[in-house]
Amino acid sequence: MSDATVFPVPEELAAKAWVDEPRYLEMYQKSVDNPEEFWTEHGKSIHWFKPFTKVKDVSYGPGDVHIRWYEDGTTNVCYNAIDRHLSTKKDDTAIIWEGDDPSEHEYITYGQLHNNVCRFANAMKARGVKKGDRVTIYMPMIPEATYAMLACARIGAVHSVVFGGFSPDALAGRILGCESNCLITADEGLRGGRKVPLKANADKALESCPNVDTVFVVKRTGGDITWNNERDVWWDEACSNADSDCPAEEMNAEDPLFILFTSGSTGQPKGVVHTTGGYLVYAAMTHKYVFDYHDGDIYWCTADVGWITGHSYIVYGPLTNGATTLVFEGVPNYPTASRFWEVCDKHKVNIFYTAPTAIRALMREGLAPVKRTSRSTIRLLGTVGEPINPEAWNWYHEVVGEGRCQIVDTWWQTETGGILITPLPGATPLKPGSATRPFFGIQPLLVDNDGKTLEGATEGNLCIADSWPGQMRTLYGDHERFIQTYFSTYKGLYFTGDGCRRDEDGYYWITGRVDDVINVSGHRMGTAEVESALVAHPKVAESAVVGYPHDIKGQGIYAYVTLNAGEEPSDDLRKELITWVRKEIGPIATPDMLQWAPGLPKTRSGKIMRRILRKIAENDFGSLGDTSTLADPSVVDDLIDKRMNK
Ligand code: 6R9
Repeated sequence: MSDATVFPVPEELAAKAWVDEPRYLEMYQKSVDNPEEFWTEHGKSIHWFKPFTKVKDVSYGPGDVHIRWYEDGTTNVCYNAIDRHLSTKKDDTAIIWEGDDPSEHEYITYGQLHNNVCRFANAMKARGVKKGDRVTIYMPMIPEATYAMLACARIGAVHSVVFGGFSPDALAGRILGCESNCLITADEGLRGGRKVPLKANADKALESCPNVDTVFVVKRTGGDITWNNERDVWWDEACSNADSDCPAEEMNAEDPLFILFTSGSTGQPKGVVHTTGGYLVYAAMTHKYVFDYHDGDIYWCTADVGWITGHSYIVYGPLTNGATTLVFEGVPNYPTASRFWEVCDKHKVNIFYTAPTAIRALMREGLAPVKRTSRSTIRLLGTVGEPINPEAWNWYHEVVGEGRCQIVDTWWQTETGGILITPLPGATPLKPGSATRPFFGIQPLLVDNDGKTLEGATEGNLCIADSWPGQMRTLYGDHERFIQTYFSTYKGLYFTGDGCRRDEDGYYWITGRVDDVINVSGHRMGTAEVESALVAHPKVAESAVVGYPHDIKGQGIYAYVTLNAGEEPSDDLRKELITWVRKEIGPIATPDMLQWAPGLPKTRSGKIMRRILRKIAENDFGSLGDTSTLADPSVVDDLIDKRMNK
């Protein structure tokens, strides 16, 4: 598929959408020529207790890096997501919950949402949780997960949602990493018909987190769990004893709203901090324009609230716009590969947003599971999380959308808070595989490795000049690492960690990470995290982990392992190590390939040459590049010789 394939915007769509192409170009120009004016206007789209008078105060260094938006305004995210709609939408559906089992679903109106959130907010207060406290949420995709987030926002507590697929160790690290003293979980989760022992995992994690004094537990399955009377509280009991009146705390625009841990290229996961006012303005605005959301639309984002996509585009963006947002507990292929489309038909979904990995997995199941559903209500299809290959894009467009639906391939990151590069449905001619053009206010730049800005059609490291309201503000407890990671490589720019190509039409094509982060099924994994899990095993001396192309997952995890002297490689040990990593981090970190490496290719200064390991993992032995700086070039031949599944 060449760049030449362009899908124009259907005229009737352009006429109905919030913006058509001329309007996009005009608004975009204004947003970069006069950001203060542009963001003043759009900042007013949310409710403020005390209106802001300052719009933007940003410095990307050198030296001090600070990012502040609407800094003298006060607001409350939960008030914007719920209370503001009560006069007109009290009986409208805010959340459609679809259970793992197709027989279970629930409709929650804005009125009910308000009641549920207020009660739980009071239940937290009764246990001493207050403004500024960090609360960890480790839950399945049930309505209570969204209530918990919104209740934190209501009382000014800072939530840190940890994906329910993470292990006890990973959970403990994240609880300690943001010093939280309250945990919200469920007895068990339910995914694809299988139970996930959340409370048991939490109990294990809490053995190393003595400061957690309250654990709220939602009863989801009724499975057997152990109980600590001092510490554990049933969600239902706590809420039934709580008042339904809970005024929303007046928060400063720059008060933290949440922390979300994400993998970096080195060391432990980073606690990305997002604040209140700017984040909300940006999440709501992107949700409105990117999905061309109109009142009454049924909107479904299939992400998990454990990821940024769930925060911005299941909870905060849609609810702030008064949308009906679908929360799905299950997985794409349970009970069958028709599930996504059956849910679309059942709940008359108009806007559907998922990840390329899910599309590729469903594509493999053939046409029948799609064709036996109607999908006639779907108007718009979105993707996020990783580059979408043109084959998957075309299948999504032709088979799922029957050529009728625009596709929005949205590029963004945990750090960016909301979508930065994306088509707008009524405004952007599409090219399969390209995230197309920048959203309002976003100025992408491509720079070479020396930091020189590249012009025209070219390829380079993707940076963003200037700020936008949804940008992260710091890393929790480590502002220095924040500056180092994002603002030191290229002076005066935010560095995304992605490589990117720009074509002659100014369209952006993300090529993937240029750092040591791998993208497995749209989930970020630091190679350093997998390596440290491996070397924690008593038989492992050293390991190096790289990504390699994987048909379904986008990238798979390829681990090279050097055993301690005296240890013998065996298939049993390979299995043991793979299970070990799964247990240490969680199923998403499971190595797909594990190769024994008697030695790793290192420079004379002892630095592992990952470039070479990547090539071997990719089965690309012809272009290993310069190996002259290797301390012992023979290790490379040995690794090639024993390349798995060569
Ligand atoms: C929202 C989210 C961020 C990384 C990002 C990039 C990759 C996300 C993409 C995409 C190509 C897209 N990524 N969307 N690559 N096209 N449409 O995924 O956040 O989990 O922090 O991951 O994902 O590499 O840098 P996060």
